[in-house]
Amino acid sequence: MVQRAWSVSKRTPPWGVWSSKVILTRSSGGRVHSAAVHIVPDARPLRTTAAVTLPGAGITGARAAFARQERPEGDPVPRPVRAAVPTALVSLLIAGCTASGAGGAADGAAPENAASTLPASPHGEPFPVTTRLAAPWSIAFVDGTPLVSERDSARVLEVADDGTTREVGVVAGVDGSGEGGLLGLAVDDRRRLFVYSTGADGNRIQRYDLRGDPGALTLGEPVTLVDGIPAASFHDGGRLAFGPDGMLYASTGDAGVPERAQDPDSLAGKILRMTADGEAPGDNPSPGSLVYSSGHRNVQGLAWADDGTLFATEFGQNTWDELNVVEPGANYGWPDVEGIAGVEGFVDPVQQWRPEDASPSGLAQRGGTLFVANLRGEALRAVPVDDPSTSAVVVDDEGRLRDAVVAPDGSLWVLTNNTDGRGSPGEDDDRILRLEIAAP
Ligand SMILES: [Ca+2]
Repeated sequence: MVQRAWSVSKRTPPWGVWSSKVILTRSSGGRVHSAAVHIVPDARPLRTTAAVTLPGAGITGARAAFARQERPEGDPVPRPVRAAVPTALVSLLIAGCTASGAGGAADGAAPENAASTLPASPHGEPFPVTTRLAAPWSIAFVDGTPLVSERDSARVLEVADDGTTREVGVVAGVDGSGEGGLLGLAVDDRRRLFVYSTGADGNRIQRYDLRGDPGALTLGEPVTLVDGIPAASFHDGGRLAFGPDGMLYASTGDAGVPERAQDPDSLAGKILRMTADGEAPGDNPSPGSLVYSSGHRNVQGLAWADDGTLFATEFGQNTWDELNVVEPGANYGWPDVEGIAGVEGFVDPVQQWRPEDASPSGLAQRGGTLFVANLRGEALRAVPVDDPSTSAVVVDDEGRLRDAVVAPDGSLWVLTNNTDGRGSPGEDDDRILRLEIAAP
């Protein structure tokens, strides 16, 4: 018995052999993924029909998702096609419900916002900009050209319009193990590349001139701005970002010694703020110190709201991951407290998650929505800036996610993290995924 029929449209993948699946949305906000319903040959326009038996009712929407199945060796990865794109139609016939009652993904999960309540939200499916990266960590743009770091190879790559990658340079002296290596990238308005990496004497922040044109970019000689940041196999922080004040911010981890986070003389377990020369600005909380905030365990996400508010994501130990609003000179509690504790002298997070649901790394903001890339939770979570104690999962089927960055065209680029030994890599991992954002 056909209970209800849906039609959903989807941009046709440019070429290749793709699988499709159907993602059904529940009225409660949860999502149900059907099994793969078709292997789609290279044919357009594309039309496929599937019948799916659903547990329970309350289905309010359906959309199609495509995943590339194979890529002939040497073929470039297609870039997003913006115009004159044939439309794929997937007609889904929902067959009669089973008697098993409600079930599915939303059961037992913490209440989450519906994505429709977000000020800005993704629409369409994530599109693979490039594939087959090895343990990538960070994305940055120089004059519109995307750069990506690879943690273990210490390579900085540029990504061409056709999705192919090219080595810009290798950061010398990277001596990381575990979570160390080549981590964060940032670019200033003078075309200089800032990199955070693990060297023989700890984590350091270095600056390179970027030379040449896109397609032939190279690195100049490194200038070390900060070194001796405590490093370890775990908790190395590593995110770099320029704030709206033009200063460079860096997140560090406790490097396995939690007490360092409370030590004002240690650069570990902190958010640092510096000039492009690595100097402490005169308006930092403590004169001559790079320390901007303390009491952090391992921060890997930094993003600013349009009003200049700094948000940071932080990995908890066993209990709570955190989203914090970062104020200069404030203490965020680690290791004395974790999560929302209500202890005087420590600033509580504005939101907390269980590490198995989150483990938040990269953070980006566009149009009043924060986007959180989660590793263990394997999800892109969206948080309204104006209501930061709530969130909605907007992507949950791409594996572990390391970074989220707003591209110059306003789209959101998300970096997967399935090849560093902790994930379950697909053939194309790791990937940069591009998401269109509908923003006010
Ligand atoms: Ca805290």
